[in-house]
Amino acid sequence: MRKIVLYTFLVLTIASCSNPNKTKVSVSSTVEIDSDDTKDSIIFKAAHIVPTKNQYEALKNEFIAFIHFGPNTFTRMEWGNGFENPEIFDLQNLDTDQWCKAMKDAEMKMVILTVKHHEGFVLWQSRYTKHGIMSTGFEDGNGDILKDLAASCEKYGLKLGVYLSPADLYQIENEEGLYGNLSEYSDRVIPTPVEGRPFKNKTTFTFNVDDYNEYFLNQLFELLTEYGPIHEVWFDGAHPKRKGGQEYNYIAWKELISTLAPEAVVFGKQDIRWGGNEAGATRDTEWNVIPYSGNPLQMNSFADITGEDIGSREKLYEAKYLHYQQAEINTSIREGWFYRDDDKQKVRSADDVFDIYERSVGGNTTFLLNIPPNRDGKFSSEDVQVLEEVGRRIRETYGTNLFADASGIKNVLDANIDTFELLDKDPKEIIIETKKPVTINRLVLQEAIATHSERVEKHALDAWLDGAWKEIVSATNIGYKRILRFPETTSNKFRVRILESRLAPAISNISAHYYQPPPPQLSVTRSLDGLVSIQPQKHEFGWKPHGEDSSGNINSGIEIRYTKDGSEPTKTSPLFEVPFLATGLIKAAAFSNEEKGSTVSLNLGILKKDWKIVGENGSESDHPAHLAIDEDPHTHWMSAKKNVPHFIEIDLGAVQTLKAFAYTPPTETSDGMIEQGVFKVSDDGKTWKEVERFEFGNLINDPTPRTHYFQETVNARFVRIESITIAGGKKQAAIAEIDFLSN
Ligand code: FUL
Repeated sequence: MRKIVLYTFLVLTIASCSNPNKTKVSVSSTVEIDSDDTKDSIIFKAAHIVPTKNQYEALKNEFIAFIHFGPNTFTRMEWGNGFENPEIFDLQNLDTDQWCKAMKDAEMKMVILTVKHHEGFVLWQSRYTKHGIMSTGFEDGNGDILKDLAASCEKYGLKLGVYLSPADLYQIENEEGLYGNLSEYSDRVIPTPVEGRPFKNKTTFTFNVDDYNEYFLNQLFELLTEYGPIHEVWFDGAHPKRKGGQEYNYIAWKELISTLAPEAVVFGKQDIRWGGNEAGATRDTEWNVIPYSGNPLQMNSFADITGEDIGSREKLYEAKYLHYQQAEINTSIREGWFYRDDDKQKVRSADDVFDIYERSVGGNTTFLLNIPPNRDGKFSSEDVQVLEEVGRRIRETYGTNLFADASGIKNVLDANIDTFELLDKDPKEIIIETKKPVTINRLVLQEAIATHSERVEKHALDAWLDGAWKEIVSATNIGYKRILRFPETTSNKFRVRILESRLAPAISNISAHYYQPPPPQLSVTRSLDGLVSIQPQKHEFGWKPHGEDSSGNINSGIEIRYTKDGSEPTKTSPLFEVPFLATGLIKAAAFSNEEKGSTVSLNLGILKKDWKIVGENGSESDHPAHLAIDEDPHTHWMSAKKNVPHFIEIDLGAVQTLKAFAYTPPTETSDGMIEQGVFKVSDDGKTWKEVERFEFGNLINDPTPRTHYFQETVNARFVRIESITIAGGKKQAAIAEIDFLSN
């Protein structure tokens, strides 16, 4: 028999129907590939990789919350710098019950709080630093945000997780700072005793570490022993700055976490990987059994996995190890991770959030949505409304199973994911008949991954229509959960066909649903001539009020209405019929009878028709400077490869009044993101005067448009944007679009 080296979190042993050796095979979350493994035996091994118990529980959470809160909430920055005076965290009120109620209403199951973001400020009463909540006026320095949140979580039945940033700018920048201080490695006892503040938990550890790792382990010890059970520990891979060759002794962190928080999964390490973007984008095929070139259970650092194909058979053939590692799809409900303001910072619509929910939860991943509290210690009302609406849609759509009384295979229709049907004979299909015809546009499928791994590679849904089977939709893998979305279909007989799989798949659940789509979301665009158009957003799933796809056809039952004065569009607002000239704030919504779709708002900058590029320090030939002002965010200027400063100079055609400028970074490349820069103006295009410096954090992971408001209105005809630093230390500057706002 082939030797199968298993790293057992041994879950159970099953007899595999397709095992070429007809032996019993142990399932495990990690397995080594042997030198004599063949393609077939690699796939056989892959088909027995299952999540650990903690990973499986984490998948079942499905929809979870992120809370970014800290000094950035008050400075309105995306990334702090470590030099912040703690007093700027001027929190007067805190309402963690309000957060938890809103999350609960949204059907979320866990919340992860940034107890320390990159600037190093701590939100709990740590014994090991004064750089945090203890040095603010909040509750006279005695407040503890994690403690309040833990109590609210208990009250509302939510699990709790912590985000502890390994990058720590306070410890980097401060003279006494521990990060990268080149201290020696020696045996250190964790927790380090602190006089007058004993721990109730008497566990101790001895690790051979340096000062910063000791500090980090001490903080983990506090977080994991003094706030109730912690279910996820989130390690961000981002590094605004590094120092002293600092390394992280993750193997020690892991031992501490698994001892003190045995139910926790670890993000950014062996348990959970980043989905690869911060925009809520999902892969069409998200495999959680993935190849590794080293043993992930012994690895200290994990690289980001961002490619499109990460777990196809071809990828698995290259593996040295196969490992179960699920993805989290993370994004923020607001532009940016931290709260800035209620009027300028956009909030995602319920349509967007629900769409990401269906793609991520229904795409074999977990959806981690950030809701940043405001400076009053609450979620803003717009965010709360979106959460409530998303929760309502989840309950209305997925709370009713239209196959509830259907006949077919009991184990897949019994709404119990612990029972399953092993499809080990051909044809691999499941037929479901309902008592009466049902109209559906969503199908949920699940595999019994805890015992039989993820095996389905391709599947299709058919409906019995006019006396024959008709294919309605097809997709690739299933794994923990796949939500199929398709035009509404009415029948009393459906068939799921498994078209390709790794061994015999075990299907644990199939349920059918109907989603009542609201009027479509809109998008506002403007041509270089200044003509504004408003149209339904192009979606794979357009608005299908009567079964037909009417997206793009504004005469088929919807009305688009808009305002130019900042007010909410109503049924009596002007009707959009033909493109019109406009600058400033446009708000628009689609109406269908009495129903209103979500409002889109866009602050259109001053017209670019008469703008000219009058200076630059060189461009790549296929990315000339005029692409920065062509009203097309999909094209960009890329400067020549030189050191900073890079610059671009624009003649606005006439003196203009400028309140802010918006920088759209390119999305096709992560090169050239202008992190820090300076804005200059001139009367003649020759002599330049500095107006203000600007700074945008986290551009590489989150390349969304950023707006810099000037402290005072600027009047200018010639403007110059000059780079100071480029994200990731790159050598070029890039601009997809520059806009100037005059209101
Ligand atoms: C990123 C960070 O740099 C952002 O600030 C945010 O915390 C996000 C979740 O991860 O890498």
